[in-house]
Amino acid sequence: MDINQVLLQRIKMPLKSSFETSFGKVTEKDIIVVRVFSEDKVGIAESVAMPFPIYNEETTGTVWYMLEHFLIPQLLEKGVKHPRDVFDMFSYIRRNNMAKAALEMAVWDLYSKQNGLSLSAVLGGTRKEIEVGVSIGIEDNIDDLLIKVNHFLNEGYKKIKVKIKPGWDIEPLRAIRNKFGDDIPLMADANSAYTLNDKALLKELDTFNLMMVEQPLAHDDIIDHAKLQAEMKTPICLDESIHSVEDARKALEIEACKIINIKIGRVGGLTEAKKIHDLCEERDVPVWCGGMLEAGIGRAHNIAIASLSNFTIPGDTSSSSRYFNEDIIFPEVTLSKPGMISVPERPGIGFDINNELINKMIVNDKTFTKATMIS
Ligand code: OSB
Ligand code: MG
Repeated sequence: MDINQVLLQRIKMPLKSSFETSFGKVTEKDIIVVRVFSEDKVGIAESVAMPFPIYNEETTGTVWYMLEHFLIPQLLEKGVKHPRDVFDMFSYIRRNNMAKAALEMAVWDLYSKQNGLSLSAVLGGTRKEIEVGVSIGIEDNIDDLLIKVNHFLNEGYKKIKVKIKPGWDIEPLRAIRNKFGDDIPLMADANSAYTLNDKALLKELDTFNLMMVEQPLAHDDIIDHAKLQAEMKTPICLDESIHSVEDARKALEIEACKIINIKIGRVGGLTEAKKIHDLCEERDVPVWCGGMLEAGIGRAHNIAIASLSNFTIPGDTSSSSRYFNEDIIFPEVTLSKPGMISVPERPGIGFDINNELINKMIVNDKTFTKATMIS
């Protein structure tokens, strides 16, 4: 593929409003824009790690470190023939999946552009439009939550996901059901806030006709999730516990979940994301594409993977305006019709880059070339 240069730009983007989960609050997006250059084309991606190691062990800082010291030197020295080689090339390095994914996704975009195909087409996507939902953080009070739910339902989102934690679970869900009825597509995401000691409360969730409950138990558990799933009617969806297709296989084998949330960053890139998709498809397990409050470049990659056939549940990829006053891509991600986003057909991720905006928000940047790597 002839990759001769990589550019990293760390940028900080203001969020329209803070986003709170059971593990903490985010007030701005701290991302690394990664570009890989060949003779005449550029591939692009963004890192999805949070600024603090509270969702997983990575941070924006560790992603930069891994890229600078291990991943970029490898890629520039060894080169690849196909983007699927990148995952294998990095497999001797333990974890750091979000760092690996940031570079691998840029290589996939470059490959698509070199071949004049959309990223969706290169990945084997079949959908022209994807169904999307929205994720709502923990709010200050029930009234604020209901206002948000109402707003996003009016925009047509096909899945309302609300964050829950002990003390903010039964009451908000009941309030939503009371106000909007039993039929709106509703789910809850606990981000690992409970243990099996909370079984009685978790079983009470069965009364709310939820599409699923996401990651109720520990971030590194599948055993207790299997125990809980055996006693709950509501399908369990795993997020934090699944880092690889092997994790997915084991979770499905012991029936720890009935649905998997696929996040490209969490699993180390598009190659592994597609493998998890394929495994789940074979086993009739639906998947959907999760989110990490991505800016536009990350959203574009999510749209491409979500165009694969077994993404049968609306994902968390909302419009750019859900989180940002201004996004780093042209055009911004918008709903093509209520609850739908069209999959771009242009080569690569199919969006242009708003470099002027990126340049205004840069806190650090660095260029790597073959020559600088060898010295
Ligand atoms: O658990 O899905 C999650 C955001 C940051 C970290 C973890 C999660 C989330 C979200 C937001 O739920 C999804 C989005 O809108 O991008
Ligand atoms: Mg989640």
